[in-house]
Amino acid sequence: LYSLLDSYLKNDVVSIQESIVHHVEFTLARSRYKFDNREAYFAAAHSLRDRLIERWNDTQAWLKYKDPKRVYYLSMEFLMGRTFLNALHNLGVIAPYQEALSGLGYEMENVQQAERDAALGNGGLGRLASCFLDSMATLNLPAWGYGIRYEYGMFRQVVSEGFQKEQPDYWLTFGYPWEIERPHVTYPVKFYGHVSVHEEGSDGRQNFVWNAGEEVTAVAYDNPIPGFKTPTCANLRLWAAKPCQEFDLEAFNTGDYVSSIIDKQKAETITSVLYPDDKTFEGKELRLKQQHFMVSATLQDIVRRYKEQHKDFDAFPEKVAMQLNDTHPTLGIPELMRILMDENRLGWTQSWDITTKVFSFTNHTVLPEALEQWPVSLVEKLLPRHMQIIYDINWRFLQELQQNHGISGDKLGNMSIIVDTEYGKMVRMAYLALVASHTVNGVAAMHSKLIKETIFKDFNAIWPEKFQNKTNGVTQRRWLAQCNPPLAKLITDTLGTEAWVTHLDLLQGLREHAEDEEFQQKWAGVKKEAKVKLANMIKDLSGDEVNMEAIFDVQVKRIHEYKRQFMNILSVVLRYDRIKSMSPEERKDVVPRVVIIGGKAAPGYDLAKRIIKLISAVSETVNKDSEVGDLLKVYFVPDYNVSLAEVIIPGSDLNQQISTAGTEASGTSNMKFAMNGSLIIGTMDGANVEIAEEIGEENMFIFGVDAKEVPELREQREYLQVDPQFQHAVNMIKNGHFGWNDYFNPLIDSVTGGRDWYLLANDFNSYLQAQERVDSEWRDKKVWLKKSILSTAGSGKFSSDRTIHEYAEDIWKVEPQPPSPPE
Ligand code: 26V
Repeated sequence: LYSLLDSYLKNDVVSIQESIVHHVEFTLARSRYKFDNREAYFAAAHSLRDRLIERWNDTQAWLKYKDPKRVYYLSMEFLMGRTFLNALHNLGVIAPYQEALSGLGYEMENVQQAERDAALGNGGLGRLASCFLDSMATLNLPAWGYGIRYEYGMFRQVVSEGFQKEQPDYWLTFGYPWEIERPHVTYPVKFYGHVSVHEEGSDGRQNFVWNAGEEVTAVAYDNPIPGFKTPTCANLRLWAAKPCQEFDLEAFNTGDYVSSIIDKQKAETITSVLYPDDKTFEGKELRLKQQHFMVSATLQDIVRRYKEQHKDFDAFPEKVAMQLNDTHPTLGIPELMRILMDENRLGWTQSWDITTKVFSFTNHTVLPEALEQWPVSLVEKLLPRHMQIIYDINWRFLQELQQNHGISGDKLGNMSIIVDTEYGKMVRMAYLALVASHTVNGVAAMHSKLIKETIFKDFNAIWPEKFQNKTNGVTQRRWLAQCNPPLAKLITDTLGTEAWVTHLDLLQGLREHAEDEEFQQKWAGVKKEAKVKLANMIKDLSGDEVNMEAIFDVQVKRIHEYKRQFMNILSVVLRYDRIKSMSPEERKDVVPRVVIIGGKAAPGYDLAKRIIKLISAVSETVNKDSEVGDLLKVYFVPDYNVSLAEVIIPGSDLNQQISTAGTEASGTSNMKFAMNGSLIIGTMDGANVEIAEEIGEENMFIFGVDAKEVPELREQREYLQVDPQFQHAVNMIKNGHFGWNDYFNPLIDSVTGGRDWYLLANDFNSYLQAQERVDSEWRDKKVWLKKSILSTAGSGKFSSDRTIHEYAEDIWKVEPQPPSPPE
């Protein structure tokens, strides 16, 4: 059964070539003598997939045999990006595959480029879930991810004449070689209908029966997640909706056969498309359907797996932990209660005891507009039984507040899961998640503190022990080893070990070389290589050859007011104006910059779309100004995604993490940039605070007010003196210097006249000063290189391995289960 040590598939070059050619002929049904890069990619992917499946089978058999406590990561988003290079690296077979492909006449680089990103996520939250899977597999944890197999991922952003256009991302066109369809792993998922009550048995127990009005089938697709040089292969199980067979037989007997088929097809729309809005909560029925679909299929699957090996539910909390990635999967709570009570005949007390022992919940934002609140009327219509259960949970919770905590009146109302608003009664999903979870965590020290003081203050007062911090991390496999091989090699050579790939703290060992000139030269060489790649990307996109001596200054992230891309571009406007007003002699002292900005705006986020247009307008004016020449260039990179990040991050010298203090829960690109030796210009927000602790404030460009000053400054906004340089930059835009002036009015209005919720004007001067420091330190190459080295050296804490280790120990109580062959 366990082929772990003695794999059936061999990884010598010839065996790999045989398997690739085999797949060209028999999987793709193409001629083995003639196939293009894409076919080479698919064939090589299938060859690798075979090797992944072998490990997957062994791991899952091992776990079934050991039956340890398992953890399930429930998320509506997984932003996986490409898989090919990651799988090669984690399996330790890059070299033989490279050789095998090259022997067949294909270049690895071209083959890799043929893969499309799996972009089943919006941004930070979805990418975090993917980094976590990599770490869970690498740490040999008995872990699975659960989510949705959207047919359309994150939209493709096209920028035409500076305006964002959204195009559908039908990423499955040529098939997805990494997934394993499980046609037999299916569950019915019900919606609508009504609940009937039956009195049953001598104890008079009420028996609730949900007669659903609609039923769809969830089909499992498994995505193997290999650990780095570990035998473990974890699983990401994604659900697709299919029409169900049996339900609704009468519909087919009404005579309109064709209409009935078409009706059934509607089931599939549930998993059609990822919602691309990560800003404001919108109570869309289809989104609620997606959430219930995901958690219902997942919980049925988890309960089935448990029941295969256990006769009752007593051991359930010792065998199952479930992490809710934000409130999006919170309906899993009433769904588990329903399964236990209505389908397995457990009483309320026992069901609640089990439920509260298995769930834990992560909050990812304090911005009130993103917090989910579903109308009671909608939940009642779509999930009538769940709504009853939520009411029951709330009733018992409010009883407890009164009886055990002496809470009454307004305070009681403030803590209620159900709240009456001007739009009717709403379910506050974060409160439901909090009440039913044994632990709630924030994603950086500062954010975890903030949630206790703001959105969850009343809950912290009664349950302080529920609150934890788990500072985010990223996987150094993808974000250093795979995306920056020259730097990885230099690190390995310098430390004399590759162990940092699983023990990132070892990067500390680079500190002692930070001032070594020879090492600095090597470091500079490696950075140059990465900059060339980024420069080539810019060349492809604009036709421009950028100045390699310039600071490559990058801000890449979703476009949001709180992330302040507008402030960045205002400072670019000032820089441009300053260069214009200089004499040729003075211009000789200007430090050249290439400003690179990328990110998607939610399709309905008007101001964010105007910010993109503004960046494009400034870019157009600046880049064609011959007086400015090489001293300043501005590029908006369209369709920023995981694969582009893998080029942009290593190639940057400077990165911008400039959110208003107290708004960015953590940030994770800051960690990726630091690992790759890019210096941070940023505020004391989110994980920047901890990054400063690790790499030293003196090695970053910190500016702006502290989070604790923000509430009062907001109060005083109307009366504050506006910084004259801020006003000047705003005026240039207003006066049409970059064209399109009326179009930018709403943007300008949002930061002037006493508005400016995100305090751009207030932080502007401090930001400009930080930018001055950037320029002056760039002039001294040794100083800059030292800081760059110290950035990487200090980033050890920000491995998702560390984060996942903490979750496993402090929240999930799960242990590594490295598969091993039988005695
Ligand atoms: C919010 C919403 C709200 C309405 C419906 C759809 C939807 C989808 C996604 C989101 C996500 C908002 C929260 C989020 O992405 N937070 C980010 O999480 C990162 C990982 O913890 C963190 O680094 C970022 O600072 C934080 O903004």
